[in-house]
Amino acid sequence: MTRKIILDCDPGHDDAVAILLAAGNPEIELLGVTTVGGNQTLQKVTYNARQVMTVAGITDVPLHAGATRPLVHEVEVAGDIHGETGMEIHGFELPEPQIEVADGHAVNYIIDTIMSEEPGTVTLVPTGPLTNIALAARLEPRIVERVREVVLMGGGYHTGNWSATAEFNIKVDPEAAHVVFNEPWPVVMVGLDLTHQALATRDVENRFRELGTDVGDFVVGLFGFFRESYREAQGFDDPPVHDPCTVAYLIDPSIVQTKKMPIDVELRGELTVGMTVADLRAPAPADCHTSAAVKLDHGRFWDLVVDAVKAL
Ligand code: PIR
Ligand code: CA
Repeated sequence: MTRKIILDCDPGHDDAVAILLAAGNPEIELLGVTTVGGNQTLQKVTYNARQVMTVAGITDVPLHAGATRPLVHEVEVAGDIHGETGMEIHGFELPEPQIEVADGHAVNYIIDTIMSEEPGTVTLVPTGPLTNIALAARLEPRIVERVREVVLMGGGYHTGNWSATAEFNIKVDPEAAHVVFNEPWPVVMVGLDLTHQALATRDVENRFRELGTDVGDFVVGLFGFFRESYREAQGFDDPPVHDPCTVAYLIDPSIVQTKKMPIDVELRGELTVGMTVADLRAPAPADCHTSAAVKLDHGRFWDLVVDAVKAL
């Protein structure tokens, strides 16, 4: 049985890789791609999504644009990591997008898709701020029990990257994250604890170079810029490629180990706004609907991504 997903993203170097993995892996049925303002403005990340889909030849998947700004906070973008365009790249010429943006707001698309597919079959995969997902849950509360699960990149239980305690996707729209973590649907938090293990080492980069394909060269170009900005902004030797870890978990949960734990989002802390507060005390209560990703199988994760890119 393939897994039907909607990928809600803000490309973004690692969002781009998540799109490639979802489109290129046979276990995943990519129903649609939606965009949200995050790494850059909505306009820029939507343009980037069109470019990614064009490079990868993804012509049969609808693309819808969503929220331009967080629910309460002002817009805050990650230009230091993703560049002025949101997806700056080294040594690869990005094409003029051939993919058009479909009519209708992403939030309506998400609701209509979940309500028209069989209950329990659609998985939401947010890899940007959670604005669209929170708006969808408020506009049509019945989606909460129809969704199979929400597998999101965001948060973390031991470190932040946008403050000492908060991760970017949660920090820029904490109110939306609060909605998503507090609805009773199953939520899997693929946070920094996990994604900082998904490093694009030089060896990994070479595997994409050796493919000798356009899409492979595109990934090498993404990693080139990402490596440099991650070194300058956060002192990493190799960049962590966060977002495709969500898709990898859905393809093969043995690659991404998870642990059940209550998780909530801090909205009013002095030093902790946007922190995902996880209760690590065992055992988790019986009604616990949240879990966190803890350990990545690095080799098998990259095998999946290489195979998907090869297949595109
Ligand atoms: C990555 C991101 C934002 C800021 C930094 N410093 C690094 C983006 C990625 O696209 C990912 O979804 C998430 N937000 C990681 O924080
Ligand atoms: Ca992202």
